[in-house]
Amino acid sequence: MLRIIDNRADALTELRRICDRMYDDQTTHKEATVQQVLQAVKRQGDRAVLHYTEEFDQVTLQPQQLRVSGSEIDAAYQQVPQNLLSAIRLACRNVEAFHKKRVPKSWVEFEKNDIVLGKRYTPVDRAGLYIPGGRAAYPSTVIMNAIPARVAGVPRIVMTTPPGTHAVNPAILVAAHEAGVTEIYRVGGAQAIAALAYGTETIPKVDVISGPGNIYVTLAKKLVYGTVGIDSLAGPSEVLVIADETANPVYVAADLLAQAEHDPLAAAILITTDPKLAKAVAVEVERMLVNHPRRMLTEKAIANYGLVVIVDSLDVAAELSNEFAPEHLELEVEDPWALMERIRHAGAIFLGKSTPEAVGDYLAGPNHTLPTSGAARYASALSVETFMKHSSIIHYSAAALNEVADAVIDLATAEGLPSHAESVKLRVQGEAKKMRLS
Ligand code: HSO
Ligand code: ZN
Repeated sequence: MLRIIDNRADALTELRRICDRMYDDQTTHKEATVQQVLQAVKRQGDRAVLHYTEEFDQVTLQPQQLRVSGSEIDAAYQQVPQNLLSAIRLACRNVEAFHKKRVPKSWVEFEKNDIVLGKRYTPVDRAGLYIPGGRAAYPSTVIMNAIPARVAGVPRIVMTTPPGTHAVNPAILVAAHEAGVTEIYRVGGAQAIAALAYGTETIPKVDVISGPGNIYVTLAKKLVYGTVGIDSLAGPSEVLVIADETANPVYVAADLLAQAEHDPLAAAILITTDPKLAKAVAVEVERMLVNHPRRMLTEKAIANYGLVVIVDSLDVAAELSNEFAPEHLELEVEDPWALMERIRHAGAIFLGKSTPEAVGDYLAGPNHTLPTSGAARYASALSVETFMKHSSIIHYSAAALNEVADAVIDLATAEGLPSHAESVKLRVQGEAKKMRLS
């Protein structure tokens, strides 16, 4: 079922088709629905949020039930087994340690002539995290979004997650508490993004929204961008494995399925120099699918967006991978460090046979929120900077201003902006006058 291609032109066509899978012919229609939801929440606040929760999630709530209470969080701790709690805590520690390594630091530099220039970093006041429900309700996603916000120093970290028909998944609540989320609201979909972007009577307006979601959530994030900041437009997850004859086909097959099992739209691609490995991996994937607990959706992903490409050299493999710019790239080759030199675009690179993507998904430390659908060409993983911004710092002494005054005045005159010129002239003349008087 896993298709095998061995010519470059077909491979490129297929890779492009897979890369573009996020938007379909229904997208415009969906965008119109999302637009309606956004407008309603903007105008009617909680009332619209509750209305859409009833319509889309089939859950009826009162406004006071929107916020998850402290006692629900306490109860969640009772339901989460000790080993899972320990794993959540290990993940939090590793993710925190990694993100602390590169907290952007404010800086100022003293230039000659009493000029001071610099950048001052500050966190946003409020971060909004969207955590999907249903089959994509992952505690690890809570950790990967909340920890960078906490490390950035964001004082209010607001989380929303769909209500579902039952209580919120206890592991999600525990992960949120461990990772520093300050408040949680039971709301999902475009209505959650609208509430975070515009604020309602109950849900606070935030400055940045991060976190993955389905196509409605993603379209909503795209539409509210500008009113708030967003982390990125996350598409369905993808992995690209480059393997040579030294790779273990069982490991490669398992890693392809680890991606495919996320979503029927997930993509799992192998590029290999070894035709025998290609065959072996395809056979192994079939075998592993037989008793797979998520067989239906995993099989769909493999059938639609699974692909094996046979190439002549690792150079060609790297070139095709750069064309695709994968979210996750695994290098299961004899010398992964040498091959990495040829990689230009990838959200995260996993080197060597003992580094399955899953270790990075959960607890290695780097963020698992990564650019998808070719965005690795220009974007990077979610980071502390997602929740920070910087102010430029500029100070000139009178002498320093004097030195550049003519240039500023000339530029302002050329732009036809006399008050700009005047604001400098006045100061320079004022200083000259003061000097004459003294
Ligand atoms: N592979 C997903 C993240 C994830 N995996 C969460 C398991 N849980 C996108 O990077
Ligand atoms: Zn994963």
